[in-house]
Amino acid sequence: SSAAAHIQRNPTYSVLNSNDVSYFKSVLGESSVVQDEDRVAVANVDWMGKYKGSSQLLLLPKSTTEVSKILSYCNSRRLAVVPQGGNTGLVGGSVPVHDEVIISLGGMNNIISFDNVNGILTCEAGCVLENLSSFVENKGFIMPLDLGAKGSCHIGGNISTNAGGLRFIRYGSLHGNVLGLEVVLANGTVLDMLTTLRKDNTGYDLKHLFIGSEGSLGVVTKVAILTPAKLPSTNVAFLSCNDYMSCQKLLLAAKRSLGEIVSAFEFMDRHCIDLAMKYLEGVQNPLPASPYNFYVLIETTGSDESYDKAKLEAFLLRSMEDGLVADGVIAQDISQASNFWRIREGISEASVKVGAVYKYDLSIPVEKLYDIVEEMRSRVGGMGEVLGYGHLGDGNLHLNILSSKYSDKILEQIEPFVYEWTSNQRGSISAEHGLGVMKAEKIHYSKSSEAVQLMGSIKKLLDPNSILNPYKVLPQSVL
Ligand code: FAD
Ligand code: 2HG
Ligand code: ZN
Repeated sequence: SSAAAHIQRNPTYSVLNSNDVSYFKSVLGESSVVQDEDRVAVANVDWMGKYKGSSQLLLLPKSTTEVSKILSYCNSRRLAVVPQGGNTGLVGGSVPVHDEVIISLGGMNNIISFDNVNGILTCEAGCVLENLSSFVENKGFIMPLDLGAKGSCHIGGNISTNAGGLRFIRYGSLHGNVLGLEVVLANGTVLDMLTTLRKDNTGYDLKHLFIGSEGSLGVVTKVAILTPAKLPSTNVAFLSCNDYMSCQKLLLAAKRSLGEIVSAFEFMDRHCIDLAMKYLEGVQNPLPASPYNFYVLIETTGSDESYDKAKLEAFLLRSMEDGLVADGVIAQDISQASNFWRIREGISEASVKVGAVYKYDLSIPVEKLYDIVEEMRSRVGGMGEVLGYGHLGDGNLHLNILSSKYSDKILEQIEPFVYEWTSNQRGSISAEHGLGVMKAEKIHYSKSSEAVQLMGSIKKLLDPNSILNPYKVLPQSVL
């Protein structure tokens, strides 16, 4: 069963019929209207296998015009839809809750243009992030974001979730890096905001409404994104710390003495390393001599190979002398560096192999960030294993609770405690994964009722029939 099985279907939505299917075939062509049970089944289930819908129809538009025709029809027929990118989302946002029509952007994967002087990429929303990375790297640029799901996630999905990821500490949010968007609204209107300007203060900056709104306000069809120059020297260090306080101090020390070249600062506790070693094929523990409580991955990216390396080595030496770092190693070649990254990026993948996983993605002040992991460990006791890891440099904790199967008894120990605790710290209950269906009813832990009311008004203005990604993002009470 689905983790969203308790949600009632909204009876005001129509039920798909054969006329609908005929209409879609007339617009998209036979092969882009998928009713094959096996193919639809794949699109009904999320990456964790935790959220499952019962849609009968998967649509594969190839152009903005086709997306517009689909939405305009669904809006007039009151057929609910769910936009789907790479289906790697972790909050059940990318799959139907009931019988919503799935609109996959996978067929819209063309690169439109690349501005070599300013490093601006314009492409369709269904481009896979890793393909875009390779494309811009060949031209001497990099994507401003990187994440473990890069091989499957789409840029449109990244924008719709406002994905953070591993380069956020250096290049910041997609709210800064996305320069323009083309979006199709619920009634089929094509909203052209596809500028490539760095500066443009003409009226309200509407594109920001669609960055992070998880397909609830429109379907993103095209994207213009700023890509930073690729710098020649990258170094990666894998370090261990005996306690969390040392990780914190190490972060501050890295900001002070590695400053402008830091491009990632990630942390993992001992349980993450154990899990990675158990479930990820071909990875090696870079610091096998002894088990440590915490591990930190620091990446630097800069323009001077010998200077950057010397700087990182001196930093490592000093941190060991000061007792912040227990042990550490700097990658000597690309394969060692990718092994370090594989461990960090592979934790998610390893976490779903145990059976059941409860994932929380929290923004918490760094001083308090590990307290919740320890409290959770004592609450859950022998019922599950608790992992703490994440983007320490951004104050973003990933709290994962693993168990052999889903059970109400574990969930009662976790929720609402985790949300209340985070709210009391004025943290965020979703730092980067969004709310999806998992946390639509939990938004008040991080947002005031006035803010949520206004979000409801915006939703009603843009999608009056509420056909776009129902049951997600906002609580039913404001719709
Ligand atoms: P999907 O999962 O298909 O969709 C996500 C949401 O966006 C859904 O609500 C969907 O309806 C909507 N959507 C998708 N495409 C469109 C569109 N074109 N228009 C409108 N709405 C759309 N997230 C991070 O922030 N940082 C990480 O480091 C990170 N690492 C991850 C690692 C792994 C291994 C996995 C599995 C996930 C990770 N994630 C991370 C979660 C993250 O949200 C996604 O990986 C990614 O941003 C989603 O892209 P997608 O194309 O798969 O979108
Ligand atoms: C990461 O940083 C992702 O690895 C996924 O955001 C986190 O699976 C998770 O909980
Ligand atoms: Zn993350």
